[in-house]
Amino acid sequence: MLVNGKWLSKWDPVQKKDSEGRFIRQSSVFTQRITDAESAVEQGLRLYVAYICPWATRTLIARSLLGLEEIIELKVLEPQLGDLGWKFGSFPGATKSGIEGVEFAHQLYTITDDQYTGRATVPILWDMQNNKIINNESSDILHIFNEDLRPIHNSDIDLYPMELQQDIDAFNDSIYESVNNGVYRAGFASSQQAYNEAIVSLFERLESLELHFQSNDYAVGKQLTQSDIRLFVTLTRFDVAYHGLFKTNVKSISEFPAISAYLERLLKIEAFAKNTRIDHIKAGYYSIKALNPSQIVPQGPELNWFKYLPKGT
Ligand SMILES: N[C@@H](CCC(=O)N[C@@H](CS)C(=O)NCC(=O)O)C(=O)O
Repeated sequence: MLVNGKWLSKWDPVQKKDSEGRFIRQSSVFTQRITDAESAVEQGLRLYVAYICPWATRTLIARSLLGLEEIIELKVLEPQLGDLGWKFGSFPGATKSGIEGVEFAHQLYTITDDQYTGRATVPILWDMQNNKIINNESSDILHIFNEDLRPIHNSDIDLYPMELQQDIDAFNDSIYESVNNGVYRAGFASSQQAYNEAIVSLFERLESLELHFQSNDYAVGKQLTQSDIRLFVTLTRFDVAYHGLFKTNVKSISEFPAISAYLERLLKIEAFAKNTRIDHIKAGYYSIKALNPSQIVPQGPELNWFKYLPKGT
């Protein structure tokens, strides 16, 4: 992480914890919204992501669904978190930064604020003209793409329709601590008690989602919304990485028939399938030295739904 604009060499991917060993996630610092869509697009918008990252993948899926691929440039970091954090490079599917001399994500933070203190996380929405971060919080970037850039894309898809907003917010809250962040709370717990707490709320919520999807096609209402994106990115990583590395092994997602059917429904939509890179997910999670010192990447699992993904990923 960065402290007053300097990269700390003793860097720990396991974030803060409380006195009981519970994982605490840092809040994002850059939270600007876009008020003038046309001039923002004219100035140039770029999205920095890593395909391993569920939060970044939220924004990737929204970018594809809303027809923003031609409008928002994409740059991709390598999946492994090294001693210098996220790096641009040559892993298949990764890219260069697009900025002379920038090889690591943390440099984007210090270009924006040379005194920045905090973690250098992805996703990052970047202002290409002024060379600075607009926003580094995926929940905000979902709103920026869907609502703030609506004058540009005019998409038929509305991921946050007025009449469902309260239900979407409630659903999102109901899966954030237990599921989206719940897997990290289990994986990065540093006490048995903290792990147990995380596992109980994770699997209680998954059991209730299983019931929900027995009679509902979508997370909220009868249409695709941002809640589906938020749930999807955790579900696709679950059996591939969390089940082993984060010890979320009470059950796998493939043992929840209704959730699995829901996952397959979403994977039939191109924007969901094309932004799911199993190679990045496996290489990335299993590179977390604090949890997997040997950094060995497992062979399996071979899952039924991989057939929906583009070949070679
Ligand atoms: N609240 C942020 C979280 C982003 C986040 O934690 N990203 C992780 C990757 S999945 C990251 O960049 N971690 C690097 C670090 O913590 O130093 C969001 O939703 O955008």
